[in-house]
Amino acid sequence: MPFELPSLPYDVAALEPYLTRENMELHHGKHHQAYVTNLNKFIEQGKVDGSKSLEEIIRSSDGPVFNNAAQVWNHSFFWNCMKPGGGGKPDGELAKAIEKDFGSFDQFKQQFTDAAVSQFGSGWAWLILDGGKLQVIKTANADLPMKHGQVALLTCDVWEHAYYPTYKNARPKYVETFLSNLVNWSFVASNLAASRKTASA
Ligand code: MN3
Repeated sequence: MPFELPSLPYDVAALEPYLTRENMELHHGKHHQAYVTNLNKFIEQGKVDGSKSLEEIIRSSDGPVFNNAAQVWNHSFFWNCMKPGGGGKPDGELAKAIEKDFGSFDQFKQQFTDAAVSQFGSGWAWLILDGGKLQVIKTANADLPMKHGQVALLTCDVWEHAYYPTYKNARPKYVETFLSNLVNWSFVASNLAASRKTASA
């Protein structure tokens, strides 16, 4: 069963003006699609077992198979990390956890921004859960928390293809806009709730 490109959870132009339709068409329709196509090619060629789940492939592979499988997962997760009318601040348990582990929401924001802006070249900034504690990390290329036994709660794609059509080289402006206007905090909160349920099961 080949993998398929998931639909965006909103219209391709729904994040305008913060991410333009052109930006999203390119990112979802070309880049994300290419990772799906490449992964399916590796399955056809027998380089990876297509009966495995995407998570199983990510955990057990390296090299080009890992890179493409991880990028399929990263992008599907990333689309859900944004929504039209997003941004602002989280509330409830997530807000409490951020205050507990970062000191304040502003300190979280600063750490996340630093991670996203300072990632040299292509990669991702993440809010993760590691051993029950929230942390900000950055990863290079396709690397992701799952590969390190951590749970992803939020990510921002800082590959140039993610923001260049809208922001050109201004990565800091893109990251600021991502946090202020795009983050889907209810998705992040649901990831935290789900991971705690798993941990206590
Ligand atoms: Mn991308």
